[in-house]
Amino acid sequence: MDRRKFLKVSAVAAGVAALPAMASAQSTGGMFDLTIEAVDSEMIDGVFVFSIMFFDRSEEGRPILEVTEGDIVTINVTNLDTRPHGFGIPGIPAASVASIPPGGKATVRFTAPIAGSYLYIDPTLAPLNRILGLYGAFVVHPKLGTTALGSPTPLSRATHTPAVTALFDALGRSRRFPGDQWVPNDVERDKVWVFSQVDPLIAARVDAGEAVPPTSVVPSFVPRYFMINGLSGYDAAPHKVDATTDWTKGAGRIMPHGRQGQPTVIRNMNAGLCNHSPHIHGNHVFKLTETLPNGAISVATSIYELDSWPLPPLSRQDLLLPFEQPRDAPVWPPKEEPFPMRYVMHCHTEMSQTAAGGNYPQGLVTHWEMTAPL
Ligand SMILES: [Cu+2]
Repeated sequence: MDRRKFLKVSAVAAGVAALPAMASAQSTGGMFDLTIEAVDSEMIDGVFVFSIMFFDRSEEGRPILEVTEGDIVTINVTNLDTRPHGFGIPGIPAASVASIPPGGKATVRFTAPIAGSYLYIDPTLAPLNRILGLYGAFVVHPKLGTTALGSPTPLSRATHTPAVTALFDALGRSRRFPGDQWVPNDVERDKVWVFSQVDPLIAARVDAGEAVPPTSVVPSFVPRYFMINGLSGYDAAPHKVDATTDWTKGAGRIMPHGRQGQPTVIRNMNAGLCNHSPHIHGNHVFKLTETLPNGAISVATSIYELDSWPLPPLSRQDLLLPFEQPRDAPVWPPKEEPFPMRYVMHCHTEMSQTAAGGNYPQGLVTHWEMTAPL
């Protein structure tokens, strides 16, 4: 379902915009036009919460910016809010603007760094503006991502470790991972999970014009909605998949979907304040990257198979979901369970599990599905 966002303050404030959450904006020239706008954003329970978000008027919803390593990237940011804002990408120091006044414009121009997953945010009044909704994914694809054996990877060859090379060389070439290698430039094999949380009370105070002190945010933060790409609970996966499913945006960019032997990269990023603990069923994931304290990307020198992985605020971690035969399936292909086989991913952090009661009505949850055996 597409949640609605009503623009509060902007050049088109008289109109009502119905925008789905998070679309993908892939620009060959690395040129993006973002606006910063205040909106009332509809939560999964129908409640509207004041938010401030980045939009791309040429796309729908909060954009995922995708570029290739070495691209000259230009991001124009127009502040259509009534408050000053800034722009930054932790790990890319050149991509930052300290302050953009209300109604003002700024441009950042930089060379896309090594491949990996980054977050663009408003770093001002940290963490306040970020938790009001000013964040998005910035994905850098490699210029040369293949291993020496020619196996595609989502990471620049110059940063490959022996462990990463061995894993991607094993896909489709080994007894454990029969099927395909990883496929680059295919949104069905490349998922984005940007985690965030919404505290409606802090949002309402900002909306009422109160100058909420940034230092008061962490001690008073009570998140009620836990989101992936701006969607929570039932909304965070497409529930009817067919030829018309759009895998480039909304829930389609979240839910891993494929047959056995179609390994999929999942880019995990935490734009919020909560320490998330995502946990997945069916397969383990392989952690490819970590984030250093200065925001730079660290490629794993040992690759661990994980069932759950801590994701602190502002951490970005790229994972590989192998789409291998689930280890708990004693008979393969299964004779009694029908395809697609669906497996949940949910956050083990207690307040996400229990927001508005059990079964994750407002929690951080999605699932992945295996449509067929090899
Ligand atoms: Cu579980």
